[in-house]
This record gives sequence, structure tokens and C-alpha cells, in this order.
Amino acid sequence: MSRRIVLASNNAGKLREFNQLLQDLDCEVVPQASLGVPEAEETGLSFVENALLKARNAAAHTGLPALADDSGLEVDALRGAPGIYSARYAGAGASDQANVDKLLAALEDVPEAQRTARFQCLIVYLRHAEDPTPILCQGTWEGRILRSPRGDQGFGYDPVFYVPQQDCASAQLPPAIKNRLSHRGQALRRLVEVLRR
Ligand code: ITT
Repeated sequence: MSRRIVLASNNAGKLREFNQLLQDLDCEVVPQASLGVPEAEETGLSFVENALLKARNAAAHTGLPALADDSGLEVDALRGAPGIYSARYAGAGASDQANVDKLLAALEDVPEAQRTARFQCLIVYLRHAEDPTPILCQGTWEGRILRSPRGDQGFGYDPVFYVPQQDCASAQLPPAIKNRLSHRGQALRRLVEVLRR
């Protein structure tokens, strides 16, 4: 019988990418909302702390092994902001559009060479809520912040994240290409390797 895992995310964009990336894993991955898990408070000061809080909350409420992703965009000209606050950069419950608008305004006077940035992704797997040895996997994706949005794929900051290898915005990439290159793709492939052992 395949093992059931609860996915501790309510972000529809992330859930889509997880489904694509975990297709080959012999597991049934169930989003936490379908199991009635309340949202965890992200009170940590690092990606790893927040990922652990989310995974532990989902495991505790379901009794299932749990997977969580904490991710965000680090912009060098903003000394790493919005970072762990990427989802709420323009305020609690902010839309992707509001976050992108705030970012573009903050970088209005920043020249091309100083618009370097990267996506970070930290994925945590807990076998159970009190698992003392969680599995942690990380991925990083380097790029630059564009001056205006391009493309309609992906989510979050994808329309303003320029991917040098592909000479386009992340939101212009077909999902399979984004998953091959992205911070989340890298981290999840590492996790799948460990889970297969
Ligand atoms: P969950 O906690 O429910 O998973 P969330 O959106 O609150 O959803 P995070 O706290 O990890 O998740 O915030 C991540 C934010 O970083 C996300 O909302 C996007 O704004 C941004 N982000 C992360 N990965 C991204 C990607 O692949 N493309 C674009 N933006 C991304």
C-alpha cells in the first residue's frame, strides 16, 4: 500500500508544482486543507523554522507524515528582503499582484547590475509530529528582478523573476522547465532521493 503524506501548504501554485514533481513517488500526497488542518502561524525567523512549524502542525492534526515548503525571494538591493516575509510583503493576506507592485516600486531606482535576486526553498519532511530527525532539503535559484511583469505561468513573483539561462521571466516558462530549474524542483528532487532509500 502506498504511504499517505499530508502536504502542509495552502498555496495553490505550490500545490500544483508539488503534484507535478511528486508524480513518480509511490505516495499519496494529500493537501492539508482537505483534511481540515488549520493554518500554522509562521513565527520563525528562518525558512527552516517556518517549514518545521508548518510540517509539525499538519502532522499533529492528522497523525500522518508531513511535508512542508517554506520559500521566498531574496533581493540583494533590499538586503535579502522580502525573504521569509515574501508571501506577506505588502501586508497580511496580500495578493501576488500587490507583492509584485511593492517590489517593483522598491527597486524603481536600482540599476540593472544591482537587481540580482534568488528564490530559496526549504522543504521539511517529518515522519510524525515529534520526529527528532526531520529531513531537510534546500534549493536555490539565481536570477534578477525585471522592471515590469512578463508571462502568466507560475505564481507569486514569477512574472518579475528573470531567468538568465532561459532569457525570459519564470512566468514565461512552461511548468516542466520551471520545475527542472527551480528552487522547489531542486529541493524536492533531493527529498525524493532520500525517501526512496
Ligand atoms: P504555505 O505556507 O501555505 O505553503 P505561503 O504562500 O504562505 O503558502 P510561504 O510562507 O513559503 O508560503 O511564502 C512563499 C512566498 O514566496 C510565496 O507566497 C511567493 O510569493 C514566493 N514564492 C515562493 N516560491 C515561489 C515561486 O516558485 N515562484 C514565485 N514566487 C514564489
